[in-house]
Amino acid sequence: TERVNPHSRRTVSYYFPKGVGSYHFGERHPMKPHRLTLTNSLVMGYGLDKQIHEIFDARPATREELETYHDTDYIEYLSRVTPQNQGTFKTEVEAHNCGEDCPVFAGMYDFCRKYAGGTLAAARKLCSGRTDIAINWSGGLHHAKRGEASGFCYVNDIVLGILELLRYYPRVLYIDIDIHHGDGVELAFYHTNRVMTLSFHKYTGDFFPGTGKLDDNGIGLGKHFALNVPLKDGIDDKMYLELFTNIVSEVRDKFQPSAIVLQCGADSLGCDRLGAFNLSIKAHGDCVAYVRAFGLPLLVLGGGGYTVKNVSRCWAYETAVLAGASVPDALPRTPYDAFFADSGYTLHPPLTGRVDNLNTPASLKKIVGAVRNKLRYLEG
Ligand code: ZLM
Ligand code: CA
Ligand code: ZN
Repeated sequence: TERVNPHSRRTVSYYFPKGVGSYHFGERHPMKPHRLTLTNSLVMGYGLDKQIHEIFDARPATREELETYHDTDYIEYLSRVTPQNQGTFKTEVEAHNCGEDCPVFAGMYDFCRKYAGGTLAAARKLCSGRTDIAINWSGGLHHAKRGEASGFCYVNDIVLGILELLRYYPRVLYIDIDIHHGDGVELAFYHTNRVMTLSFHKYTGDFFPGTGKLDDNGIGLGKHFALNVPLKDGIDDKMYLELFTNIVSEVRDKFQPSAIVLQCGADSLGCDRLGAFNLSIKAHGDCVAYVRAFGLPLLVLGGGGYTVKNVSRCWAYETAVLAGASVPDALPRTPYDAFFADSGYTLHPPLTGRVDNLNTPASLKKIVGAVRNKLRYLEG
């Protein structure tokens, strides 16, 4: 690997909580923590560990840390319920929304403590000023609520990370490019003007989680500090990048964040098992590069992504982008080679064109116009 531009070098810290890739949500469940192991093996295989300032394990989050956002009774439940005893917790299982999407699986609480611990350590490193960029691909679980699990997410590490950043940074911008609406993060900060939430997502009314329409804006002091970009199936690289750069640059100018949190859900890629967009890995990475170029303290997290071979390609590529390194298209040899035979072991397989693009220049123009109007409230 080679450095692209030594002048754009920023200190990058990478968090990979030990063992986080070895949990199983259950047979046929779309969420596969193994994608984190694949990602890490590509990152190491490309030698990116030599381009990154430091690689960290992270201590698991403590109960007290989780309770800075979550309800005590919910954390108590998460820490006690197991696949074997869940029958005796029937009321709680239902009250906290466990079930098909969020099954009770072996080691579930340890899994939560690990990914949240990674995000907290990353946020603390950013507060210390000893890193410019901190990455935790195991984090980004944006649907979890204060007292309940939702959409494969049990503990909201993003909210915990932002709360940590707010101890030091006056204003935090949250950007979410997962194909699903970042509802849990929006809800947590719906009443505050210190966090601006911006989610790009598929919105049809029945696509999960069903929230995130254009005119949801925030409440009270938080009014005008929640932004939503609802999209239709099949959006392509060109349209997405134009929309993303237009909106994100205006938000940066008007909100003037002191730090940024970027959720990089890879289910917005073409060919995702649950997704319906048409983005290439290159375009997804261009969004990351665009945010990196602002030069602000940056917390980068994972999220969704259900075609695991592409999720790991995407996040390995984005690790290179963040490190300011270039990586060859030929994938390195890893113990997981078999996953990548589909495209002759390359980093950038063709992913686009499987779904018709239902977005039009007119529908996007309407969105940009509406977002611009909302941002006018932030002036003065
Ligand atoms: N049923 N198994 C994105 C979270 C998306 C809610 C419809 C459950 C699935 C899905 C689970 C093996 C992020 C909904 C779905 C079936 C009610 C969703 C278990 C297949 C399976 O085969 C499956 C038995 C499962 C779940 C599909 N669930 C697809 N889409 C969404 C949640 C999370 O990417 O944003 C961040 C990590 N749930 O649509 C139902 C309404 C439950
Ligand atoms: Ca999103
Ligand atoms: Zn998603």
